[in-house]
This record gives sequence, structure tokens and C-alpha cells, in this order.
Amino acid sequence: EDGYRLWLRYDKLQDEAKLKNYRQAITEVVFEGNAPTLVIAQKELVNGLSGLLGQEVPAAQRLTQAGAVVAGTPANSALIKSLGLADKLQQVGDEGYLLLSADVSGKRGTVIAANTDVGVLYGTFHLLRLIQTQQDISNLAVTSMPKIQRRVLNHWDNLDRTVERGYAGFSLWDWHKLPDYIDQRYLDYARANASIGINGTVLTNVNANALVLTKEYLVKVKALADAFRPYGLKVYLTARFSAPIEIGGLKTADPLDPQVQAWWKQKTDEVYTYIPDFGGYLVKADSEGQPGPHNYKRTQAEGANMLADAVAPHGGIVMWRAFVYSEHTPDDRHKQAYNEFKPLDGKFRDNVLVQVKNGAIDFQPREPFHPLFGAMPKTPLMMEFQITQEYLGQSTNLAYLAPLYKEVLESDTYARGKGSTVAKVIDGTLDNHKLTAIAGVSNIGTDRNWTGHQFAQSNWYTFGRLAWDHRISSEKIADEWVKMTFTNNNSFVAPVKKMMLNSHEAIVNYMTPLGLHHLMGWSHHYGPGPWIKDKPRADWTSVYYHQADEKGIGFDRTKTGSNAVAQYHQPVQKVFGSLKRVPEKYLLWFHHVPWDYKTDSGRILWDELAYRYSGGVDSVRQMQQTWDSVEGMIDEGRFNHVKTFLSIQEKEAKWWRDACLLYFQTFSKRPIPQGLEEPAHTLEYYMQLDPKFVPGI
Ligand code: BDP
Repeated sequence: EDGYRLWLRYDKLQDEAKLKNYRQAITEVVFEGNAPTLVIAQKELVNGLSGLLGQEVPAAQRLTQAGAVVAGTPANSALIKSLGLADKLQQVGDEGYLLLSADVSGKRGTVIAANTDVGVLYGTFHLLRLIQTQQDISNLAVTSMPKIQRRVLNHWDNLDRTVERGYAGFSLWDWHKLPDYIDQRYLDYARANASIGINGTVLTNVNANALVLTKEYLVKVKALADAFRPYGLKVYLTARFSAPIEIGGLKTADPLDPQVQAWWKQKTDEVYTYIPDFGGYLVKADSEGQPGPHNYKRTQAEGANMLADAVAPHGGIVMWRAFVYSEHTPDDRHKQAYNEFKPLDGKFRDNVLVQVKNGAIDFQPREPFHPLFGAMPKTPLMMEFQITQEYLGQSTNLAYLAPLYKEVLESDTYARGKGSTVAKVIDGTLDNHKLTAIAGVSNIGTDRNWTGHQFAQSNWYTFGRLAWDHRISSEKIADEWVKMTFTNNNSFVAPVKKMMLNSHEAIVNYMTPLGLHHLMGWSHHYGPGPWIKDKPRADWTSVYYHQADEKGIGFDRTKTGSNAVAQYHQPVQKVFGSLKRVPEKYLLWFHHVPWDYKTDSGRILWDELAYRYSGGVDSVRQMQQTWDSVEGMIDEGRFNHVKTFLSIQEKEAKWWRDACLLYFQTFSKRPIPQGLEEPAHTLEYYMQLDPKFVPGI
């Protein structure tokens, strides 16, 4: 076992009684259609069921006995058509499905019915999941459809196969061998995505290279798109704004220049000759050195609309990122995207989505929701979550991210009164948008286990499940994933689930408790660097964010400070802006607070900070104990992998705790509270530490 099989492991069920029931309930698989997607679904079902049931479940051309799984659409299956499901199917749209226990031609069986082949494929994976997690399937009446239309992975993959903020090896896309060689991994990747309903993939880094739009690369992109298509996975590319100059030979990339517009139209037409169902472009413009409309004194809307016009005749979309902040603006970085984009509400074409990170700074271990959510009712906003753990310990830390994603999705913007959650903004229900999308920055690479850390697979899984239905609880997603990935043995499932559910909070505590943020090492973002200062941009330093001084610590974003709180609707604005009412988890995000300020626990701020940092380390030690207690319940390979990574994590947690407390102590001038572990080294030691050698600490 090396983790390659992800959550799609179909080993024989261990529970004899359940096995007997399933064997009675399922005897054969009947697909009448033979389109590529259906062939894939049928193969998955035959392999999956045969593996789980420990006996061959054959594919039959015709229904021969009770216990058949009958799958298809009314158009490709006479059996499905005979069931008269038209009304029910009308509710599930293009990608949804029904899973029913029903009589088919007088025989009791299980039905997977959908309007499209990909709906059948999604239903297939749902049925397999029910059996993998040992659910009762005798009275199925499932109606399922996605709440968000475009569920997209963003790969930050460069053409040289390095991956920006990737910690799981190199890029999966082997451009050198494409288009001729189709690596089996491409198909396994597409299959894994289909199993959780992900239906789009942006192949290239947002820090884009225009070369991917040349003919040489487009034939390679086409090969990938062809391989992915039967799995319902659409390909998108990042568009470099200056491509007309770099590969088009033009003198400008001004979006209002007719020649530039014509170039993009022609280029886009060409893209569609290779990939007729190409999804569209993702663009990072005017950000961190990327070119954009600012270079020509144009707005973000003028830039986006030029590309939108080019893809519109083909049904494509543009995902235009809101991650824009300028080195020339002295204002709090927190406020910049809002200030730039809000005035443009209503100015974007219908096929443009503005892609907004979950928080206003940058994928911190915890951020309050981005104030743009709820601020642009006329524009479809899409969410960008980071699945890769850039600021969350990268590949060595166990961080289950469903609680982070849920916290943001469930945040109430109050844009249209109480209950205007971020989830409702992005699923289109709040402002009546049809075009809806969600993106996750991928954590996938060439590592044998795909994601570097075995448990990082759970975040890929989570992203897909929440993109399909953001109402599913963190607990339920963890339950499914643990059972499918490891075992149904409750002595394993219960403690491991608990460990996962606490893991994100543990990291917040030992890295950035109480609303602290951006304290990571310079540029690589690995390990602590609260002392980082004097860099080319103030908002790339740690001291900019924590503002520690003799009096206290924290970024004042209230009226007396940057007033970023004013970007939120009431009463959020009041709550965040009030020292008394702000949830403690965001305390230092919005307030500069004296060291002796009384926190909720009754301790003064400095002591509370020390307790949080120490508590984070303790939590990791608890995670280690939990993991040790399940030894022998799963295979040795994966057990040892996780055990080793947890011991690295414990070292890193201590490193964070000690480095941060020693550093902040130079301002607070107070002792580490009695009873807490003292730092192992001096501050100077940590400041000189080269992160490359950290496991030596
Ligand atoms: C930051 C990353 C940087 C990305 C940037 C982005 O540090 O590598 O290019 O976000 O999202 O988190 O564009």
C-alpha cells in the first residue's frame, strides 16, 4: 500500500453479515448504452462491486435476474425509460442523478438514472461510496445534483513541470511526451476527479506562460482534453495578458486596441479548433508582477471583457482573479481588491466570473471571509480555496481542511440581511446567478501517493465533495474519506476522524493564533519568520502584519487604523470592529491589543498567546498518541508514513512555538507562564536557522 489508490479502494468488505446482504442485493450490472463515459462507468462498477463483494459481479447486456444494477439515461436505456422517471429527472439537471431501489421489468434491483452519461458516472461513484462505507442500500431514494456549476481545480503547474507551491513532486503533465504518450496517470487523475464531481481543470499556473497558447502546446493540451473528456472533466488554461506581444508579435496588449482584440479572437478560435469544449481562461492580472490592464490605464473589467468576447461565441467563460494589490498603493493590502473591484460591479460581461480568495490577504491558516463576498451582487463571484498547504506546513503537516472551508462558506455576509452566507453568494442563490463556480488550488503531483502527505488526499476529496454540495458537514466528509481510504473498523475510524477534525485548529494555534497572520518564512512560507522586515514591499513582511510593539500586538483595521472593517456589511462591521464583540479567533486580525488585555479565558493576552502556542504543540502530541493507538489496524506502509510525518510535525510545531514566543517576548517583556515548556534554543538560533535543515532542530 502506497496510497496510489486514493479513496477508490475496492477491497473485499470485512463484515460478513453486510457482505451477505450486499451479495444478495447486487448480482449483475446492466448498461444498455456504450458511449465512452458509460463504458468507464460500467467498468468502474464491475471492478468496484466485484472487489468489494469478493465475487465477480458480471456486466450483462440484458436484465437477467433480481439484484441488477441498471444504469443509464432514458435516451440510451430502454429499461431506464420504462421506469417513467421523467419528472424526477427534470429536477437533477445535466450532472445530477437518481439512485433508487426499484422494480425493473418485475425484478427488484438498483437504478442509477440520469439525463446525461456523466450524470450516470457520478451516480455510479455514489453507489460505490455507499457500499465502501457500508451503508444500507435496500431502500435507496437519492436525488443528487451539484449546487455549483463549475467545480474546478487550479494547477499552478509550470511548463518545465515545476509546481508553484506544490509539495508533492512535479507536475503531472509530461509536456515533453505529449501529445503521443498518454500516461495512465492522466486517466487515474480524471477518474479520481469524476469520483467526487470535479468537472474542470486549469492545467497551468496563474503566473502564466504565454507559450501554452502556441500551436506546439495546444496539440498537447488537446491530447489531455481528449483523455479527460469521457470523465466529464473540461480543460481550461491560464491566459497571460501580454501574450499578444510575447507570442503574437504585437506592440501592445491594450485591451481596447482593435488589433489586440482581434488577436485574442483569432487565438481563441484556434484553441477551439483543437478543443471544441474548451472551458475558458483563468487570468491573474496586475498582481505580483503579472501584466494586466493597469499597464494601459484600463480597468479590470475592460481586460476581462476583451477575453470574454473572444470565448463567448464558443460558450467559454473567463475567471478573472480579484487577487490584485499594488505596490504603489500605501493602503492596507486587506482593502485593495475590494477597492478595485467593487466599483466595477455590473461592468463585466455575462460570461465573466470574478475569482476571489477565501480571505483578503492570502490563504492564511485562518482568515475572516473576503469582504468582496456580498459586495458585488451584479457579478458572479467564485471562490478560490487553496488545497495545497502553502501556509499550512506544506507537505509534512496533517491539516484536514474541511473545517476551514466550511467556516468561510458558512460565514454570514449579511448582504441581504441575516442568512446571506458566503455559500449562497457563490452558489448563485443570493443574487440569482446562473453561472456559478468554485476553484481549489491543487495539491497534486507526481508523488506516488499524489499529494505528498497521505492525509492531504482528504483535502482533494473534501474540495470535490463541498463543491458538489457545500452543506455536507466536515464530520461526514471525514467519515467517508477515512472509511474509503483506510478501513470501516470503528476503532480506527472514530479516533482518526477526531484527530482530523482538530488538526486545522492545532496548526492555527502553533502558527498564528488569535488572528495573527503572515508570520511565515520569507518567500518560501515554510516555518516561522515573525521577524521578517525590510523587504522590497512592506506587505511582504511579517512586521507589517503583526505590528508588535511594547504596548501590544495586532493590526488595527478599525476606524482608528486602516478601517478595513468598513468594507463589511452591518452588523459584521460592528462586530469585527468592536474589541468586545470580535470573535477571539480574529482578535489580532482587526485590533492592536495591549499585552495585558484580558482575553476570554481570563488570562492576559501575552499569557493567552503562550498558552495557544503551547496548546498547538500539545495537540500534535495528542495526534501522535492517537495514531500510535491505531497501529496494526491498517497496512504498515501508510501507517509508518503518517507516523514519521507526525514526528516531523511535532518538531515543526515546537519550532513555531519557540521562535514566535521568543520573538514576541522581546516586545511583551513578560515571562513564559509557569508550567509551560520553555523554548529549547535562543531567538538568535531560530533567526539563523536555514529551513532546508529544519528536521535537525
Ligand atoms: C500566493 C503565492 C504565490 C501565488 C499567489 C497567487 O505565494 O506563489 O502566485 O498567491 O495566488 O499565495 O497568485
